[in-house]
Amino acid sequence: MSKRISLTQYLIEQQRGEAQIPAQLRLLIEVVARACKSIAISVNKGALGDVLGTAGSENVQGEVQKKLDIIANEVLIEANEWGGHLAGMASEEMDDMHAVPLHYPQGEYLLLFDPLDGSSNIDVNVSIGTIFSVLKHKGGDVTNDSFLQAGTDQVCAGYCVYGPQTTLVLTVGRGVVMFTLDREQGSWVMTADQVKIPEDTKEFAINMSNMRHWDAPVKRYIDECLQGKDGARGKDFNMRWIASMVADVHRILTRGGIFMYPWDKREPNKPGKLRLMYEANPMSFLVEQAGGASTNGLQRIMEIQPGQLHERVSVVLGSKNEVERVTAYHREAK
Ligand code: AHM
Ligand code: MG
Repeated sequence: MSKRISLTQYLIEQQRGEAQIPAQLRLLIEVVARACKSIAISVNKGALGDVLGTAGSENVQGEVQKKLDIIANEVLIEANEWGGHLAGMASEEMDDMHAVPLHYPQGEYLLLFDPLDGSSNIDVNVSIGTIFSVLKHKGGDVTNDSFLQAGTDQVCAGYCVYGPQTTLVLTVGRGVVMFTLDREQGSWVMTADQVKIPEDTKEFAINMSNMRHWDAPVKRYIDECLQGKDGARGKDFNMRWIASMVADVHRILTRGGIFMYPWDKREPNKPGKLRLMYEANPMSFLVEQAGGASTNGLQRIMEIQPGQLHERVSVVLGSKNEVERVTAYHREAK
């Protein structure tokens, strides 16, 4: 890439060009990016900023909240509620949706986020991130039900990974672009355009410690990968598991691979661990826009009609041919 383009320039070009993204959406993305910059500063301070450790509370899913989960949630709400671009927000860390206070102008969009993904990695200085998804408010009073739209209705999705570099990854439905935070200038600079996930891969990501709890099709797929080049797949596979979905998906967008967090027998009545609205849908939108695929083992994730805000889902995403293989194994087992 010869000439560096800033996030602002990219968005203005999207507004003017074929995508014609509305001004409110451009503002929304700029505000989310600014909030991510502020979260990145807190993440970097670590122990010096008294941001590590638990906050002594639990979220709606019964998970212990870390201080940074709460800080990131507040930063995103405060940054977004006054700009006039939003009708409401929903977060993995809040029981119910957050309406824009009435003294601020109401906008057209709904913003959903996992403010701090990979919480178990905060205290050990491993990459974490923020994931977000944008829907259009379809009218009427804003309630939890307003957010229950399928992933195919998303108008924008992205994440920011706080790692060795701070990188913002974005789609407005016209491919995937990446911006790296230039800390000296304080600006987001485009560092990858037209991101493409290779269709084939020799790298899988799954928490192997859950193997004994998996369903047969997942076990079959991983067993075959582990057989190496003399086995069913005829090639050696490598494994990675960072336990931050943002970091695992970022690797897949960068060099390919398959990521799985499938349903397992530990919690037979839940469809999976990851959240449909805050994690699976935005990541699926990005992955599909980069030429990859994303299913729950049987169905395209973005076509699932959500029944509740904090719905969970089984996730298989990444390099297209591998995702299709895992999905075919599930369908055969039906
Ligand atoms: P979080 O949003 O509470 O951090 O949980 C989601 C994370 C994902 O980022 C990651 O893929 C997964 O949980 C790791 O789970 P596990 O610790 O079971 O391997
Ligand atoms: Mg998460």
